[in-house]
Amino acid sequence: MSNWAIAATWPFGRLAVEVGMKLLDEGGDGIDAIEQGVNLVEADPAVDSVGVGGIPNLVGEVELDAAFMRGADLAVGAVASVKGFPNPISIARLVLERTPHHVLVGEGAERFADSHGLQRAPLLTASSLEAWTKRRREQGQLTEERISRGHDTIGVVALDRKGAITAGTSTSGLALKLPGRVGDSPLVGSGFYADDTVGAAVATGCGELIMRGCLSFAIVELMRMGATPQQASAEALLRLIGRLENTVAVRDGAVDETKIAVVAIDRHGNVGAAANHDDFDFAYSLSSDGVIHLARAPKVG
Ligand code: SD4
Repeated sequence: MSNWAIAATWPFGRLAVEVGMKLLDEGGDGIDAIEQGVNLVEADPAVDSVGVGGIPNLVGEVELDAAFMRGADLAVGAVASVKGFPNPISIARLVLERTPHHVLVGEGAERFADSHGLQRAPLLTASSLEAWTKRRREQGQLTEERISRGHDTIGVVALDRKGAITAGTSTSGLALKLPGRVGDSPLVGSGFYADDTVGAAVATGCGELIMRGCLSFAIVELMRMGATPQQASAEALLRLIGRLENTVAVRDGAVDETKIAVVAIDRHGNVGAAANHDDFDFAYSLSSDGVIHLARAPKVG
């Protein structure tokens, strides 16, 4: 049987890898592995940047973004600014598999989820409300230019035994974002990209910076030219940092506003990652040893 591999952003991605690797090992589809893994992270109120318990927007509502990309035909399913559904990645999957469209937003996405019987649930928890209240108090007079940037996305890339490569993302986006703000996570090429003939990449960090470089697409294109996932992750991030450095202080992701990190996988099951800061850990598992690894991504820039 062929190789499988799965990798996910952040230490909480471990939960997704743990579920996904079992499915992949049994010969399951990458899209199932990612959906089931991410659903667990979305349901965990302790993860304060995804699904239930996600960080509310400026007016205290939890608005979620999520996406899937299927590397066989480059098809996408994405949703943005969705409220009231704890598993936006499952809505994204339905968009991918059951509609002729690739992106649904807001109320339209919610109606679509209702029409497919997806479960609604309150997303605000006592602790996310408390964190929101505290942030609002700390920030005093917020202006649109000075919005808090606490965040973290679950992004997962997977290669299954059939050679299918899939990328998935799910996030509540930036803390205290303006209502209706959309980050990189549901934008194809920015927060995610997957191509069976090459590999896949996902990004986490400040979406407004990630989308300026179509970072995930850039990584996959570098792999297409022969770079390993590690080389491509570092090089694409470095190029974006270099391009922005005269306008945005992005070289050292010292503050949330400038943090960026990526995880990539190729069609052989090699994994790579990079960040512009030194506290990005990611989780992965490979068919060669079948265990979960937690690794620190090298800081570039
Ligand atoms: C966004 N990229 O909405 C997401 C947030 C995030 O790590 O990943 N944070 O901009």
